[in-house]
Amino acid sequence: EKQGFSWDQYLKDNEAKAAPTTCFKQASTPPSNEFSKSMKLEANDPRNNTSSCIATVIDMQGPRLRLRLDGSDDKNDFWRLVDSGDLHPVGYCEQHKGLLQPPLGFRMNSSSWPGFLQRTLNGAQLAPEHCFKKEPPTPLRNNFQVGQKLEAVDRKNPALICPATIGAVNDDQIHVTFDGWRGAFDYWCRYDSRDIFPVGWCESSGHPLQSPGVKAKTLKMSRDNELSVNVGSGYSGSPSVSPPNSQASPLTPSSGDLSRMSPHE
Ligand code: MLZ
Repeated sequence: EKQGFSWDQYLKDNEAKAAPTTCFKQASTPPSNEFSKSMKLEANDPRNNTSSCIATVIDMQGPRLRLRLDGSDDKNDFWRLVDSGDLHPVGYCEQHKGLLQPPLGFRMNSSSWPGFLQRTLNGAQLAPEHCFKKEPPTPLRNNFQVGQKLEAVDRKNPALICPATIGAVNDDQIHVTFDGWRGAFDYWCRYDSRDIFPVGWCESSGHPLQSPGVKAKTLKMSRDNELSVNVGSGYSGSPSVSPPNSQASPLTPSSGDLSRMSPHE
């Protein structure tokens, strides 16, 4: 009945431990998502962090929002948690003596911004105050240890949250390495990044969790042994099933398409 990847067997098989929840800047209970698609709010422009812009909720997944800045194109969407400190109800910027800015790459002449702003907000559905949850506190220091498991946003495919391992620790930074993906998606981030979550976060928040990729070693062995299907995937043994919304699935033994191991996909 439980589809897809599950951590329990995977942690045992890999003799690995989950990073303690206290390492993360995440709420102990994931916040509830009270937004609806098409609601408008204020967000900082991720490409120009000093400007406050109007954003629209384009999609939602658990407590995460897919946002698009009004006046921008559909190629620069970004994801934020409902308890992100840089989301505010419409009106917040003005109340704090700021001016709402056009997004970087505003598709019209900048002289048309005031009119555009008025039109985009006219009759719009504005996200009410109760949707915005308090940002969780920042852990006092970097408590991560190499080898610990976590769930992390794939920054190249930011709709996806995937099983990962702490590959290295350096001062306030951690190296997030994605299990089974040969390094192409790995990144360094601060220990208090909002893109990393404790093991079990997806399950408890209602967000889909991707399955790990298949280790290069496992794949090569399967080729050498001329086995085409059902080669040990290294975890529970149940076939991995991607959630219906996934834009991408890791290579599964049954796919038989070795090209998908390409680290740049
Ligand atoms: N483009 C790839 C996405 C891989 C996601 C990996 N996440 C760590 C694919 O289509 O498989």
